[in-house]
Amino acid sequence: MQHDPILPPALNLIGGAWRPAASGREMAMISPIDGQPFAAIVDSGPEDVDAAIRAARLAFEGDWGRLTAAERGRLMLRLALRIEAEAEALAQLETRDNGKPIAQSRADMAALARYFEYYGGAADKLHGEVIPFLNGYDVMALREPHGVTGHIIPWNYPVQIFGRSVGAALAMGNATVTKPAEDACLTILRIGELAAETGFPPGAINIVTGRGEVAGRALSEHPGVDFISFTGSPEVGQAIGIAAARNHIPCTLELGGKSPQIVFDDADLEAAAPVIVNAIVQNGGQTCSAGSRVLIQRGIWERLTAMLAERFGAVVAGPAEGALLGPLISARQKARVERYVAEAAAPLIARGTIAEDAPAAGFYVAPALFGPVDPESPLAQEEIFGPVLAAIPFDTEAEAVAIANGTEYGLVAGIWTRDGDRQARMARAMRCGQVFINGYGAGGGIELPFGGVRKSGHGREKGFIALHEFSRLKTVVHRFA
Ligand code: TXE
Repeated sequence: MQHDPILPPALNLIGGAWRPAASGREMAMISPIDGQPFAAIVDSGPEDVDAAIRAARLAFEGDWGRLTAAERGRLMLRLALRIEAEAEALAQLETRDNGKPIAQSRADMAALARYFEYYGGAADKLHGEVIPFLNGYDVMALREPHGVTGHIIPWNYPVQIFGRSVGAALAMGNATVTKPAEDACLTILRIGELAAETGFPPGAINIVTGRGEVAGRALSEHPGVDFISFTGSPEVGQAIGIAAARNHIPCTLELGGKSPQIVFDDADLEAAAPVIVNAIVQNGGQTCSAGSRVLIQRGIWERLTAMLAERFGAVVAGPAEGALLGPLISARQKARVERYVAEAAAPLIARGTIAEDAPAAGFYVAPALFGPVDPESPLAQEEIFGPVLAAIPFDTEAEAVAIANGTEYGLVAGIWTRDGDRQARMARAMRCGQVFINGYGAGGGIELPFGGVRKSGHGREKGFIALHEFSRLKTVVHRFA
């Protein structure tokens, strides 16, 4: 394959140097836009992951670990500015790699820069405590980094998830090893290049590409890692949790969801309808917090489903610059989503279309709205990770709560009602990590603690609170005469 100069070379970033796999192996990247190979990446083995972890340890015990919190923060702020300056080129690379519409890639780069700005600014703001104790004692709770943190990142929002987890880890002084997804990792490699140019000491940011079951597994099982941040499927998340338990280390697991938007009959439907459609169509529905179920109170069922149907029917999936819906990430994801659509045991209310200029070998899927959907059926229970929305009718508030909480997941919920008491009751009744009232999603959500319960995972990333996850307390008891 000829090397295209806009693409990063097929190498790992280990200890500040760009290196091929010890085995020399590479793997092809397939473009979601036309299904063709367009780049290569390193197919890392356990020995490459081991080298990256050793490099991180050296950095942690050396130049990176010696920096003050303010110095770390300043480097991160410089990287944020560099990302902003290169944002358009980075966005073009991301769309090439991931297939997502360019507007989404631009939003992702803005969020990435903001993560480094936010966590860079926070690096010297989270400090320990002095705790009142017995006379003759000073007690301090010191806040310390874990050491070497591992970051296993999916393909749906590669740079946002890199920003939120690696950003928080660096702010707290950890040295990081990232294993991005094999389906989309080129932009993360470029960020590694920019970080090196910005002056990050070698080994603070290491990036090893390759397959999940080889490189990802090696990272999650390695005894040299002190903390793991994982975003991906519940099945792999469980394996990561078990590996972390074996090594007696903490982890955060963000594993997706089946998030409901609940619309009561007093809601502002004009405001709700476009938000509900966007929350499942954005990024092809390949969003952990996608609003993949809409619960509609019976009295407004006809009106709201008609409003949603009109909008769904108008969505065109295609490669055009202004398209709301691009291709899905892979042939596998496309087949998975099409299978759910084909096997749906509910009436199809509306389906969008695929643009005529969309390459036939690209991974495009037309969005679909089904309803009424049985709340116990696969369409209403399983994370499809595509632009497929299940509409479910309900009568009472209690019934809405039971349906909303009636899946194994619990990540996000949206409540649409003008009744203030009901807003407060519903927010408390939702068994999940984040609730939106009369809205859904807000900006990149950088400042908002984010994470799930049960099958959606545990731990919180984003926001200031994530700095607690990426650091630990040490109690120092000083007795004096
Ligand atoms: O995820 P995987 P996949 C959900 C979504 C999607 C499904 C499958 O429902 O349809 O998962 O997606 C690495 N040890 N989400 O198969 O396999 C892998 O290389 C260590 C929700 O792509 O979990 C990649 O870097 N690592 C979600 C990352 O894990 C392993 C985002 C995620 O891949 C590994 C993505 C192993 N044994 C998918 N196997 C969200 N929460 O937003 C794979 N990996």
